[in-house]
Amino acid sequence: MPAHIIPKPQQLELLGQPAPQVSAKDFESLAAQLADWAPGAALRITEFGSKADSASPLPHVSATPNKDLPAEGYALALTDESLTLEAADASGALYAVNALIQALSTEGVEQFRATGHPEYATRGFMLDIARHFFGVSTIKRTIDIASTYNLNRLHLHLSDDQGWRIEIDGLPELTKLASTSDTTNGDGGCLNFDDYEEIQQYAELYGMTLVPEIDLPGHTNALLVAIPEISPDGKPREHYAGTDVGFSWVHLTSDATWEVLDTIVGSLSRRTRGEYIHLGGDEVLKVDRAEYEAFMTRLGQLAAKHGKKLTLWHEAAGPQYPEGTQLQYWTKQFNVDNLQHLDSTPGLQVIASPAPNAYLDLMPVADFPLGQDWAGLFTLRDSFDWIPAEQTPAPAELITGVETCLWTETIRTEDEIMTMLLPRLPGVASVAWGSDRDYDTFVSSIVTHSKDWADRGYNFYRDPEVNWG
Ligand code: TNX
Repeated sequence: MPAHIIPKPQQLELLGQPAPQVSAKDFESLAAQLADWAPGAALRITEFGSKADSASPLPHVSATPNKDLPAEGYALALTDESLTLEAADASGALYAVNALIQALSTEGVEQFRATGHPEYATRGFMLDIARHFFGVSTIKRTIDIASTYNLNRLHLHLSDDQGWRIEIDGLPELTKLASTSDTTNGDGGCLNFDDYEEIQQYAELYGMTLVPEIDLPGHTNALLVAIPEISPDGKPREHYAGTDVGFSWVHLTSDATWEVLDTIVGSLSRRTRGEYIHLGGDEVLKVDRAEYEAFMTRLGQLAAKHGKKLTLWHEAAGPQYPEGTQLQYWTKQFNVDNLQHLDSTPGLQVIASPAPNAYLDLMPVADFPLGQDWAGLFTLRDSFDWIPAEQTPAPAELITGVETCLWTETIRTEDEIMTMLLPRLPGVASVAWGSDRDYDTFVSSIVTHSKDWADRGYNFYRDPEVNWG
């Protein structure tokens, strides 16, 4: 049997002979050799190894850093005589461990040699905790899944019309007044500083950088509920529990607005270790374009003042932004022309999140009980079989990342999150990694992995196109 590894490594050589049994002692040895330079990998292999039996150890087990490998890359070999793991860095080691665990979970697996490295430097998963709130334990479980499929960015959508979900230094009214509702008249919730730090540490352990998003200047009804002084007309706002978009925005130029934004961006920047923060920019439908661009330009300066680089939704393309700004492309329905001319910002990057191929909230079949269908349906094949440069109307050489997004207007529980993530997140993760597009092999790997999902109690969508065995 070939090893059912997702994302499939660029080279996977099968050696024809059955793989040897790897014993509890071998896993211990691997973990000990990983502990000081790849702690997440060590933990993950320890968890897996604790279920192994005490067969006799292999003659040779090694785990070593190898700086000659490409960033986040790994080389892994399991033969009669030895288990060897080499990796460029801690992330590469984690991905080697993911590959090893997946290979050893494949019944009757052969001896093999695998080498892999990511095609895209940024491989993201976005979770919307604004439309419905999800707390630390659920977010950690999504990190478990995303990091198992070698994603390295956790983008949290922390604010929207329906709720504000993150504590901010100096603005207690935000969480007190604007976090208590959601899209279906539930109680909402928010992350306090400790929660945020706990998520950030857990993400880092498993190779993921946290990118917080405050959506501006639109998608801001909840912000205005808490701080009506910065609404365009100065009038108070009510909690909003619908799913319309484009109806809210902050006063674009007032001193009050920029003082509040300075406080928010400052607080979040200080508490975020990654170099990027996301400041939105999407679906601002009723604001004059020149005023919007002036606002977005000023946001870029604000992020730079607080020492962060910016990620923005692609509608913001046009003005000049600080070096290294990322534009996240999500739909051909809005303002794509500016994406063809991006030379005004040096070092500008594009993250590909095209709907439907990266949109986990879209339905896998018509009339699915969860999700939306505004960009069509999103099947398992759609998640796996696409090319970022073809689906993204921007110069191919600027695309440095692929991110898959789960919006939660219709998603209320952790089980529902899992149903939308599995099995399609592994499909997008394969594209981000640059695996070959051998769909049949991918599907048989998915079937193998689904046994582990079931063991862990993850709900997943039993796509009728797949023979689940
Ligand atoms: C568009 S994606 C949005 C979100 C919605 C999503 C639903 C993006 C930048 N904006 O506000 O939740 O569609 O699929």
